[in-house]
Order: sequence, then structure tokens, then C-alpha cells
Amino acid sequence: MKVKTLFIAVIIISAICSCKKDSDSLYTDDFIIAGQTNDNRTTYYDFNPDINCTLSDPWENTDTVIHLDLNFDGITDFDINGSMLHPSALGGDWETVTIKPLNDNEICIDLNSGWLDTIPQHDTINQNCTWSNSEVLIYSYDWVMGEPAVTSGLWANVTTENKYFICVMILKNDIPFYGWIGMKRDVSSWSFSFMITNFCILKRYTL
Ligand SMILES: [Ca+2]
Ligand SMILES: [Ca+2]
Repeated sequence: MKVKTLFIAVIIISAICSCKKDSDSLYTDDFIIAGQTNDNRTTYYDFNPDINCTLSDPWENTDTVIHLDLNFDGITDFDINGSMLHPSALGGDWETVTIKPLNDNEICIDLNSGWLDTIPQHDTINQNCTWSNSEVLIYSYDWVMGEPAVTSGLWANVTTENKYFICVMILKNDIPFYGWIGMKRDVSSWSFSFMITNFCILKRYTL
């Protein structure tokens, strides 16, 4: 009987300790690791099939927008916009892909270029990143006949999954939810093609 009582007491003390740890960690553990998929503080989602951010048939439609709701609250958090010159145009070509944070959400940018940054796997994503609320460039291609083509954007050479990530922050009720989005460039097709592969975001503040 004594042993049983002691056992119950140990369970209760353990429960109290774990509750205290959770409340303590509410603000001190305010980060996510780029590429992490299994953590009880986070929600991971793998798109299958991956989402193509660009145009499947530019002859029909030269603009596209992907709405991303990463915390499943019915409110779009980020828009990815793609547009290109109609393929029938002669003498030049342009294509562009951007990401736009909505509401008070933010994305991590490269300070030198102002473009969307490529955050390596295992980097820590927290308040110390370079955050921006502006629409920024993922990739662009410009070509005019007689001139060399010009490409811009840090994602042009990211062709492998789960090596680099888009870092995001969703602000809800003034509390930041840090997360990452996986993206890669599919170079198997004739055109540029950026694929959203998966994402992960903190869930402990979900209301
Ligand atoms: Ca949302
Ligand atoms: Ca996927």
C-alpha cells in the first residue's frame, strides 16, 4: 500500500513539474529549427503532391497566386504570386515569382539583396532573423533580344528538397508563431517551376 501511495505521489509531482516546464517555456523556447518535422510544439505538413507556384499553361493564364494558410485558421497568411509574359510575345521574355506576407505576418529576407532568404537546414528561426512584412522576390528572369538574360533571386539554384527553407512568422493576437516552408526549383521542365514541398509551424500558441 505504501509503495502504491508513493508511486501515485511520484506521478503527481511529475505532472506538476511538467506543467511548470510548459508555462516556463512559453516565451523562452520561442523558436523553431529549419527543417525539423517531429516536435510536440509544432505541426508538420507534407504536401503530396507538391504545390506548383508557377504556371501550368501560360497560353491560358499568365498570372497565378497560391494562398497559404499555415495555421489552419481559415485566414490566408502568405500569397505566392507568379506572372510571366505571354508565350506569344516576340523579342523578349520575363517571368517572376514573389511572396507576400499578409496582415502582420513576416518573412525572412537577405539584408544585402532584399530578396527572400534561403535558410539552411538546422538553422534556428527566432526573433533574431531579418524579418520583413513586404512582398519580396523569389525569382525573376528577364531577357530582351540582343541582350544577355538576367536572373535574380536566391532560390534559382535550390533544386534539392529539405536543404533550404523559407522562414515565416505569423503574428496572431500579438504572439509570434515561427515556422518554415520547404521549396525547391524543378528544373526538369522547359520553364522555371517552383514547388512548395512541406511546412512546419509552432502550434503551442494556437487558440
Ligand atoms: Ca492562417
Ligand atoms: Ca511534399
